[in-house]
Amino acid sequence: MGEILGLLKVVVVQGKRLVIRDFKSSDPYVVLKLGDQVAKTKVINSCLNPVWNEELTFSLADPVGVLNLEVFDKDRFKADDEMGHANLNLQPLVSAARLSHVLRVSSGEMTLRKVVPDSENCLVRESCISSVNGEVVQSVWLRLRGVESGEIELKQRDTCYIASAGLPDLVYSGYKPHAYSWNEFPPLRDILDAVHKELPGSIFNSLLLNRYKGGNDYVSWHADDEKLYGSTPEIASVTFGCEREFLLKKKPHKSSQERCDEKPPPLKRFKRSSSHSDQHSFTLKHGSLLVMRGNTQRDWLHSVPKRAKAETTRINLTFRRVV
Ligand SMILES: O=C(O)CCC(=O)C(=O)O
Ligand SMILES: [Mn+2]
Repeated sequence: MGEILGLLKVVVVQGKRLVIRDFKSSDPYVVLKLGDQVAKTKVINSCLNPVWNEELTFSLADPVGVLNLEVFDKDRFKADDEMGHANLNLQPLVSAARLSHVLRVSSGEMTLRKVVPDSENCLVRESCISSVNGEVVQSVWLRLRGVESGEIELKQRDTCYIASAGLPDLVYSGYKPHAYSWNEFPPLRDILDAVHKELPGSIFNSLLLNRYKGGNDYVSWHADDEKLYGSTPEIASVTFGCEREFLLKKKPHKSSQERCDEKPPPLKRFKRSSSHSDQHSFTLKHGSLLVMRGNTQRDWLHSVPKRAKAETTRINLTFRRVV
């Protein structure tokens, strides 16, 4: 379906009882891999119980894979020694994030799901996936494999979803969420009001917030065509901070309803900065409002690609209507 799953932030918190690889200790660092994305922590010298507290960012695309973790001992004059490895299935976190998307989870703390240790996974103990102030977080202790001892603590979070009160009750994976009020987020409520004023007749009742910390953060090709947004989703996208390029391209398979001479979808208030017949590029500046509506999600994919020059943070709010 080409669904966007957002960004995954993984904090490598600490390690415990790591193995000795040098004379009396080790100089450990952690490598995380998700598909072809690789990120590393810094090296902590001479320490078997290191505290990294480092946040590493990955993009999550469908199908979500398995996060692979490896610990190494940094050596100067020879290849780094292995200190164990582990993996973590990301599906439970992603399902919980989807769940929170359709909930009106905005404040407070709520356990969405529990994952228990079994022979397949590396969990040391039960791990809770919770919504904390609108963010989906999971904390896990992973037992390192291939070594006599060692555990690593990770904390992961997905991007933030907020949705409004007043939607009909939803049951998702057997779970019936409590509806929180938008009024707990006055600045977001104000932005929603401003968007409604700009777009008379449109009604949005949920919000996905994406933070791009720099040019390496991106959103891959997708359409926001989930059923919960109805057959012609309307999405109002507001940008703050660093300007970024927004791309639209035709879906590979044309819908039968579509006419061959169909023009690109109407995008309010945007000058196209470039266009090939089936792909269009727009620059989303600070304060801009972009609207996708009609058959845009049915017929087109969109993305925010990596850009080396985008050095500062961009916050993007996409207001949507769950029907
Ligand atoms: O950041 C953007 O401009 C787009 C984000 C997006 O497509 C999404 O969250 O579905
Ligand atoms: Mn999107």
